[in-house]
Amino acid sequence: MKKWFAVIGDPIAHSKSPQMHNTWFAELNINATYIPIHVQAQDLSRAVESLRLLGASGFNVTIPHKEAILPLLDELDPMAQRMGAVNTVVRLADGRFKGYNTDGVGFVRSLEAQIGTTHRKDAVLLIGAGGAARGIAFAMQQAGYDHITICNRTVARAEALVQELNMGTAISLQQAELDLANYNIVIQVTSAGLNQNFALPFALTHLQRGTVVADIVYNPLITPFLAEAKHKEATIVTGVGMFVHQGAIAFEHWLQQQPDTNLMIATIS
Ligand code: SKM
Repeated sequence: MKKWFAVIGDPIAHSKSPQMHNTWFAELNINATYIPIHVQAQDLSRAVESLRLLGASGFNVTIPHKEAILPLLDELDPMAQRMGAVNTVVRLADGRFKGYNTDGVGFVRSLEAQIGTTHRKDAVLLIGAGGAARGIAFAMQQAGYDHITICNRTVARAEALVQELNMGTAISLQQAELDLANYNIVIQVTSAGLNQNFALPFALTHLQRGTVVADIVYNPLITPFLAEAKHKEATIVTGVGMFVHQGAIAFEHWLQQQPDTNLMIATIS
């Protein structure tokens, strides 16, 4: 029987997940389809029940439901539980829904696909301490990065994340701007890059040539932050790799097959 998958969110029209997963189904000859479903916050619980009733084999969860969905699921992967956010749901053989988080690991895979795994002892600066930053911080810690500094407009939030990780240092944006030369990997994890008119979190005056600079936003592909970093001859990592890899890990959970990420990154970029 044909399987079906979905992505739920609000808004949802912009999502490239349907295009990505349907392309992979076709490439791998899988009899399945993937659709976008617009779900508003007040309807989340009924939407999850409907997905269950109508037999979805799995689905992705995007903004603003990644946290609110946790209590509506039957089981959580320990990492998703720790992150407090789910972006992938799998229907188990017995029909129960299990939640995973593939965003953080997707980021690490994307980063390492570009720079390799030899940088794990490098000094990492995370800019931001919200939901996405949490996912990335936990996944990087799990991958063996052990020199992580978190800076945030509200330093108390960065401190809270450092405490949860039980590792790292929290600093202010001003401090990060001054110390920028001390980091080998700088990751922009706020939504600032989404808006072309948004101010940079801070000036990149002290950024060293060759520093790895990543952004999690993929539309625009080159955010103002990455544009400035490129200008300073940094090695830039766009958000498209994270998007494709989080989708590929979800796909693996659903279908136990590995889709082609490189071709997809080239197609979406
Ligand atoms: O975490 C992902 C989610 O799985 C799908 C998505 C999308 O379709 O735009 C974006 C991210 O939130």
